[in-house]
Amino acid sequence: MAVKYYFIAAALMLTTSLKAQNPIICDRYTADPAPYVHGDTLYLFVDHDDDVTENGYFTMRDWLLYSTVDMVNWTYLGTPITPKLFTWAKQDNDCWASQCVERNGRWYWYVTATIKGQAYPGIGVAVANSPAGPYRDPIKKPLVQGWFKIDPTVYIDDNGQAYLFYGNNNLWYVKLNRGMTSFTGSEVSVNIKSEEAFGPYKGYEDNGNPKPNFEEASWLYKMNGKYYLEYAAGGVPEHWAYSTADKITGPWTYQGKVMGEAKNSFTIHGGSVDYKGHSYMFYHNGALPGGGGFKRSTCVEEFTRNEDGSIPFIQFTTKGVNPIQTLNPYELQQAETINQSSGIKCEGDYNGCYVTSIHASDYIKVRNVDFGAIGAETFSARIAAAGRGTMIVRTGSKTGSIVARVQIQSTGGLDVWEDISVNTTRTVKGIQDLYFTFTGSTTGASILNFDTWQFSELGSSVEFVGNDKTTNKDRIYNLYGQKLQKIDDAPQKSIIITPQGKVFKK
Ligand code: FUB
Repeated sequence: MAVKYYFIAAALMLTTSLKAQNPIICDRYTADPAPYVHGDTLYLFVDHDDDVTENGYFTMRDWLLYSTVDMVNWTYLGTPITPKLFTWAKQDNDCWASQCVERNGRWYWYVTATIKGQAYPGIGVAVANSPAGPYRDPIKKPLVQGWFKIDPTVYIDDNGQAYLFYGNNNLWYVKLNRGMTSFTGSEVSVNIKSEEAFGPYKGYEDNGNPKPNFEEASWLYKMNGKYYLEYAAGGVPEHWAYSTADKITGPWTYQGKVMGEAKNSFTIHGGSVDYKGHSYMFYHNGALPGGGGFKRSTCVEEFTRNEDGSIPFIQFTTKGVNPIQTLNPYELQQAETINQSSGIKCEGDYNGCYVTSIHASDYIKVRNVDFGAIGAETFSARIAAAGRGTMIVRTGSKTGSIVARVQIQSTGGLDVWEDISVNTTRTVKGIQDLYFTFTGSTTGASILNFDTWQFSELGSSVEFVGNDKTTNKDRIYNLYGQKLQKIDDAPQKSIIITPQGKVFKK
């Protein structure tokens, strides 16, 4: 944008430790996280800071989607929208803050973009039948447009009336129609100059006019009959604050600071959400290696609301949040379901995503994988490769003990997919963090593209195990119920587990 809303923050080089869970998305810079809970899944709609910053300013070319069911492993669901969808928008940049909500089975993704041929922004809406798309632009124009009209937040009230709030150094709202792609009446301006509503002034202009505390990034929701408006406050660097109201139209009452200034980023844009009995606060900082004010990264902290519903001050951590469920390695898992990673990139869209740009010394960590009491027997993966290398699956760390080793050979190209399967090199049991590590080329084309993986459980090929009721002794039966007197009688390639837990492998 021609007008810059911010002073430029200096970028610091930081590194993340393997133990750190924040930032939660590691394969690219992400900003302005907008979480949305639907069924069992938490979707995370984010903006995307480019790896290469142009003109020392935000360089943002698309919007991305991730999801989780356990709060520690995040699945890349593609890049559902680029400015190409919006004929009215500048095409190669300025994909700013957004929020997506579901209504009656349709997903409405409100985004900030620059109006084509102008320097000022507008807020458009993309609509799809599923969160990952495909999206379309039903109205082919921005819903609202004008200086400072950025950062949409949407809330559908209990009576079905939906509201769209937005604004930088201003706060406006419109009442959306049921179709969610138009509004009735005129835009209302909220008085952000009220200190009772939005907190103490952050200072005064040279001409003596006060500078309101409210900055941007409003995040609206209702809880126990009260409306909450979280927002970035205090100028730049921003902190996170909130106000509450008994009516969505106000008056708002300032409630205080929720988070301090984000590390290495002069913006903080986020939002809180309740999920599976926990409360989480999302935000961004500049903590990924090479990160900064224009290369931000999404983080999340857990917090507990006070009994009166107020939000406590939340400390930033690198530890992040705890897993709320385990991941089942005996079900097909997407390679792009990742806890932490280095070097790799995720690609794809609603037709399917995969991990690419894999080189020697890159890794993918998947956290809290439950192998159970019996353990794994085989490891299989769907891969495509143009050359040679190795995928080595380990537990505990990048150099931890090896569970499976897959020799990679060309499948005919990086788009020719093949299913491979190997026996595990040892029995892995219990809850483990898995690390996918690689050998092969350190530069150039990806060693492989990696789509899915799965383990089979030791004994899943057992014919039948039983206990001889007459003698109360372990006996082994085959699939057809025939009693086998000796292990030798079991068919080849059987895994035999007695009721006492003894394991025999043929
Ligand atoms: O991501 C671009 C802008 O930075 C957003 O619109 C603001 O909220 C700030 O995070």
